[in-house]
Amino acid sequence: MVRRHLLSVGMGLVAAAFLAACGREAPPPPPASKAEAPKPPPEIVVKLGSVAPLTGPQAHLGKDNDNGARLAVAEINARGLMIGGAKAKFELLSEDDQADPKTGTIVAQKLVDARVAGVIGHLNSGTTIPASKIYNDAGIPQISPSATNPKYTEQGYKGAFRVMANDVQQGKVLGEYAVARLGARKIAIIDDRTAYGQGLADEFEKAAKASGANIVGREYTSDKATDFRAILTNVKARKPDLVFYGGMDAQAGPMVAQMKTLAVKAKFLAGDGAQSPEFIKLAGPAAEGVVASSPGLPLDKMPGGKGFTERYTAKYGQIQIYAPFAYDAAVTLVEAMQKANSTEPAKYLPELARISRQGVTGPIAFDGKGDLRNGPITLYVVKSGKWDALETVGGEAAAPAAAPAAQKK
Ligand code: ABU
Repeated sequence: MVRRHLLSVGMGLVAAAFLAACGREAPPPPPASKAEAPKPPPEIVVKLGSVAPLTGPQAHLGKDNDNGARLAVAEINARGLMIGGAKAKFELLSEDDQADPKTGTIVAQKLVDARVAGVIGHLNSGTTIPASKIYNDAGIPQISPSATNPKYTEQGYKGAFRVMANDVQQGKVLGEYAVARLGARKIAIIDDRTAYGQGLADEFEKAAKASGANIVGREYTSDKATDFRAILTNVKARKPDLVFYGGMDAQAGPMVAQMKTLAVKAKFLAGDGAQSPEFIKLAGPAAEGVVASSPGLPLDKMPGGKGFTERYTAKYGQIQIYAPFAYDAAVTLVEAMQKANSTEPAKYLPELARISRQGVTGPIAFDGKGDLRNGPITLYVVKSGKWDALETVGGEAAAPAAAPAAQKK
């Protein structure tokens, strides 16, 4: 192109000299920009899947995840990334798995058929684990923003990652906290029989027993139930000083409200699935004093928490739990593509496995299984109708310990 330009300039000069010799003026050369307008780079569309329950009792959490990923994609597209010599336009394909393991595999296959380059999801361990086989068979990398059951990354799938601590870590923190900080000696455990709820309850039970507590009863419900009076009546008869619940906010909220109605005089402790603004709404005044853990730092302590909160809430409203993690999952996938200069899963997967970056939620790097390295876990208490951070265990920015507020009965 440069040679052609020089040639045309040269020919112009020869013509001008010839015309000057003839006593005539040469016409002005055409403007260079019109003659040599650079071609725009080619564009490629890169599809990413986002999967969560977008309907049903966990829809508020599913939309939170989906919006986190959607914000990341909008911001990445606004930056206009070049990958492999082409302008990459990212498109988010959102699927609703209804928190149902079978639906999870159906929508996973749908995303594979749509040839997505990566998946942000699923939200629940119960859907993430069966879906991960489908993505693995298709060679598609997957980052769950929120599935915490350890089995997800224990299957040996090279493309399975998560951006938060798992439930072996969370269960241990909760079990030890129940005994050492909440003074629990007689504990009743309830779980929702999902991969998450049951798995976390099992890990909690091990840690609480190891710390010296007695488990005085274990009851079961489901992730669709709303009436817990029968199992709470059984729990009450065992006179526990603490009830641990493994499950989500849609059940934990009404359960705590019903404990108050039935005068169950026990503290209530739960994991991340209950640590949402929605829980407080559902539990009402009975939420006061409830303690729950959640992997990650408190939002206002996350390195990018303030900016993320402003940008997210301006577009989508209140953050529930996992939106910043879904945002980080999406950005991490794309950053691995940039490093590999390719959106092909087989080419960018090695970059994803060895990525080391600062996310909104904190440092993101994976261990050999695909778990987040050194993921922190924070404990919170409901105080004056809001979740208040108590202390953070692990991670790079562990906060100092603080005593929890007394629980209301
Ligand atoms: N981590 C709690 C909610 C998601 C799940 O693991 O099922």
